[in-house]
Amino acid sequence: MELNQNELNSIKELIENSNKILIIPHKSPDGDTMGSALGLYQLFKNLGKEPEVRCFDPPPLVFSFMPNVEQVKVDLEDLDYDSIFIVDAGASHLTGFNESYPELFDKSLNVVNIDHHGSNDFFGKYNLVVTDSASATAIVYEMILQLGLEIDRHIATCLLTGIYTDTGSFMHSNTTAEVMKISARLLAKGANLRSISKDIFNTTKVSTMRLWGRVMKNAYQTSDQVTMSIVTNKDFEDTGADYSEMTGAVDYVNAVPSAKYSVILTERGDKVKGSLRTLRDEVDVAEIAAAYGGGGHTKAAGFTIPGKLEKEIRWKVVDK
Ligand SMILES: [Mn+2]
Repeated sequence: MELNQNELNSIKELIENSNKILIIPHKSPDGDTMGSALGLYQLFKNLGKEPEVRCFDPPPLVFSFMPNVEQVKVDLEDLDYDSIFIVDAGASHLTGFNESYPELFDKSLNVVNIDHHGSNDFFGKYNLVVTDSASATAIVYEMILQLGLEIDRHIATCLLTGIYTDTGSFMHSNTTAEVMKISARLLAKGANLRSISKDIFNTTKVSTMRLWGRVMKNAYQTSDQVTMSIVTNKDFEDTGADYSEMTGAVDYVNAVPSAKYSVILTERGDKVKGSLRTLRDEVDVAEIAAAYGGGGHTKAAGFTIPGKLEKEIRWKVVDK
């Protein structure tokens, strides 16, 4: 992986001169942003520094196996830090802190932006943005390697978690030879793959099963080969599931072999969230999401628009 050497040299100097370091994952944290944040947390701890991870939302319970996850604090009290690392955030608003702390994004502070989304606008004073990286943790891995710093088993577990989740357990098309190479090295460093796969992919709450039941019951295919499903506010109420339990459902729906792409529309209060996936090389779902003000990757993207879901019924006359 190619990292910008100027940026890397600046970041090296910044780390050396920093003691209090703030790390910010994106809101509604996933495995990649938590893995990047907690991997950096352990790295800075090992270097004798005082890191803190502060996130807009609490980490979901599935990440309980991750080292130091109990150290993650919710909300932000001030910006009194020597440097600030923002990880896996494709845009400033995804941190959740853009309105309360706009100075995070005006380049007046020592903000390091580590990300792999095509939508990233280089909001940091320093930017390690590699859009063809499978995960943000893979960039963190490369950064640590090129800075000549040590990866212990805790860091290895965190970084492998990001790769594992952002490649859909090595099943998505971003699973390249480089991804496998980095993963092998992280395993050699003692990464706990057993916990990652068991806790994230083989642990399902009853509420999640019931919610996914609704997703599958509501699934249909449109005449132009799009697999769709919907989840309403009532589905969340009835099943007792929360929004984070939708994670992975769209990948499941995307399994229909003839589908061009898949969409799940989810009511979240007075907004509707769309999640898109495709397995087709010629389909760019980020482009489709952008038409609704969203974004993401070519094979996985999403959007949020105000509104509610309403059922549309069509009737037609057929020969008997
Ligand atoms: Mn990511």
